[in-house]
Amino acid sequence: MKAKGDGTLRHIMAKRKRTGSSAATAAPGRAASASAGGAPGPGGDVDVDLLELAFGPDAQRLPRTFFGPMRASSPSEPAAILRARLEEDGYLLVRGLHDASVVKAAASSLLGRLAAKGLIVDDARRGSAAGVHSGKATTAGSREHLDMQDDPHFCRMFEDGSRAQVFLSGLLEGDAHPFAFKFLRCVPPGAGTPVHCDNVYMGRGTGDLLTCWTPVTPVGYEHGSLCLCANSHRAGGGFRKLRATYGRLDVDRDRVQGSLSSDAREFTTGPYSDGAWITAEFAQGDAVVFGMHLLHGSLTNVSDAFRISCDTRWQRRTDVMDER
Ligand SMILES: O=C(O)CCC(=O)C(=O)O
Repeated sequence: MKAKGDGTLRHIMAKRKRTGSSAATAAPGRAASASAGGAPGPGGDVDVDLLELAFGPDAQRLPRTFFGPMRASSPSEPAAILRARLEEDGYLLVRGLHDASVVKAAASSLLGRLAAKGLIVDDARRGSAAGVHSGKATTAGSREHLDMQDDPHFCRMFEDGSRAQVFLSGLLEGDAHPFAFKFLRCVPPGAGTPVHCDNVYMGRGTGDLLTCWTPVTPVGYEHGSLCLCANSHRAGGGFRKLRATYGRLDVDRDRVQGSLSSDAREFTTGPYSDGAWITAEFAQGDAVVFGMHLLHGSLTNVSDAFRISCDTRWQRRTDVMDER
């Protein structure tokens, strides 16, 4: 197993070209497909069909078309339907879950803080809001940005009564409460998250625990989209075995590293032939909700800008909580 962490940029896009569209304006539900073109996110100037995507520095590069689309849901659908879909698919891509204006305020505040740390340069054409990395050394890890996690604009996205809290309460059929620790990721170019499931990091409390992954800046493929391994939460064969072994580890108790691999192909063949990787581009307001046993990771950020996102964990307020 490899450490959950950052990679270095070894797989740059094959070609860049100006296209003018962005993830923020991408049609809801737009996802990876052979025909979907256009440039994601504020980085612009990228032909996504030519992107080579991977989870880490050692991984085989994969064409974008290797990744299928995520099914999109709406926060206005009945909770019972969403619960059934979550069980079936293992995830919900909820377009417009958060109030986009609240997310934009958070993005602007966090980008300002990165700029104050000298991590962002004011790009002449795209401005400082593009989040272009200055080149100053940094990691995607939360520890490096602990001082930003109390940012009031950022915290507003998850406070009691927020759209996220109300939505998660409906899904969990009870008053939903997030872990105090919110994993804010300011992901520089070259970084990504290898394949893992969340149970190995936070499996000591209730099993009714959900991750809510929230892009704070618009996230196109090139910024390192979240990728999910469809069916890994329920398929038999190798996945069943994996859930019963790896999936029951506790990274602290068992002193293991939680990441499985940087190679997405491993989980689509042989005993894992039921697995299929899916991804999407994300606008501000979107979120992906998933359970503790779904394998996932994020692609390497091959843009020149930071990807800011956050993963929060939610459970019923009255259920036993992992103490970490
Ligand atoms: O955003 C990422 O890079 C990874 C997210 C993740 O691992 C999670 O939400 O559990």
